[in-house]
Amino acid sequence: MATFGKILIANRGEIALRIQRACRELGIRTVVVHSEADTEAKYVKLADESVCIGPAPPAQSYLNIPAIISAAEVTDAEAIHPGYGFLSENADFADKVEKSGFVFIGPYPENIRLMGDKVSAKAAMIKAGVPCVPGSEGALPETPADIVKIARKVGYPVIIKASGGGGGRGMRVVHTEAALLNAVNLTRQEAQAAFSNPTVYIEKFLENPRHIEIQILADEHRNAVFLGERDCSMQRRHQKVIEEAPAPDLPARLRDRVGDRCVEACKKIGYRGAGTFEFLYENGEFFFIEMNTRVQVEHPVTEMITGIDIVQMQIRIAAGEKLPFRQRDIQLRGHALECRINAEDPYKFTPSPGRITSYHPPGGPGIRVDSHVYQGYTVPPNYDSMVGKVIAYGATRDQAISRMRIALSEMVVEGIQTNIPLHQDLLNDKGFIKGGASIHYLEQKLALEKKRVVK
Ligand code: MV4
Repeated sequence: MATFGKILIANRGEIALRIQRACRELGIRTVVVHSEADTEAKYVKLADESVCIGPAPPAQSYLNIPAIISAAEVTDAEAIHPGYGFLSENADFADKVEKSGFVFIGPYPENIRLMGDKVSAKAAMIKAGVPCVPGSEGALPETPADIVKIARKVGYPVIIKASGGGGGRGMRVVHTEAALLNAVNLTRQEAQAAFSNPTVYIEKFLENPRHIEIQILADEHRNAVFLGERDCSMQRRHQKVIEEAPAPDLPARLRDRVGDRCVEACKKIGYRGAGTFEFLYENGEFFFIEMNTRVQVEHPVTEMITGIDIVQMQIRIAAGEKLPFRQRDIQLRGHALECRINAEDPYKFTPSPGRITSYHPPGGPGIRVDSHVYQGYTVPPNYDSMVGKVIAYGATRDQAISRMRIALSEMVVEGIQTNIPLHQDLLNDKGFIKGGASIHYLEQKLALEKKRVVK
């Protein structure tokens, strides 16, 4: 079995600990790089080695490519795991890692680049037979008359998206032809400023879809499988709040059909590693929007229903191993939910960093907690507010929900505010319990509750 002796983890927080645990189980030594704000973190002390690579601001530490590569050199690591966020989908970083003689635990740089550009990603998916949202085939032209013609053909409402965007950045919905050209120009300007790329494209705007994503694994020997889907519709301002697997009420044959398309696409583009195909799902149809070329925050719900350790698989794939299973070996069993626990005001959503004075994580059958925090830990103000994830598994969705309710009722986090009360509210919400809510559900619910408070 091909493997590594030592891996450098180029990330922080819960995912740095998660990757460390995968390494430990595989008998691989770990190096954690960290900023000055994370020196005292327990996962830093738990790693076999640690290297401080700069001050708190991400640009000077977790995004500092030369510092990370130097840390790999001085510690003699063989491979680098980027986690999620930070440099995980930076093709230039992946390139530099490999050119410096290390293995990048992730896809090939050219596949990261292909998927980072949303116009080229969509073109590749159309070519590979993955169903996409109808729209401009490729980038929008410059000529106003041509743009108007395309939008008419697609049909209003349309959405203008920046090719360099993704994850909700650089988009604008247009309801009428009168508003079209101005919206295109504004989106182009914003795209140029934010991504140094003014390329935009058009899609039919789907009014009330669900967000369903397909997890895949591919090895460098052109084998690929899909590990079912996740429903991530419960979100606010493009931040997912609760994720689950499988998606409630999704017909198995629809899942299998779209899963097969994703697997074929991976083989076609020569994809390597873990990846996620994001779809909008409306009226029984899947429409591809983007592909993520990293491990995702919500990967544990897939791990719970498949029994497959996705982070270990990323490492084994990067070491050149063949996938140890085929599609027919993959069984989806039971149901899993994940609640993201954020250090924030549960209804105003303002960040709430600070010292955790009391901490009691939940436990019991089917409960998993992925978190790096502990009593006495100080949540630094410099990073994303997520402090951990509670994952509940059950034989059925009802059992998973019930276990999650019990888990959150046991959980104590004091000294900072968290969104646990929001989760508890959602776990008792009729629309959530029913299952299959759209991407707008949570924001609509919160807007209604705000009105009620004002009255
Ligand atoms: C859309 C859409 C409706 N129609 N595309 C937002 C994030 C980015 N990944 C794509 N997004 C959307 N694209 C078409 N053609 C609605 C969204 C969208 C959304 C998608 C997934 C999860 C949450 C969302 C929240 C608002 C809008």
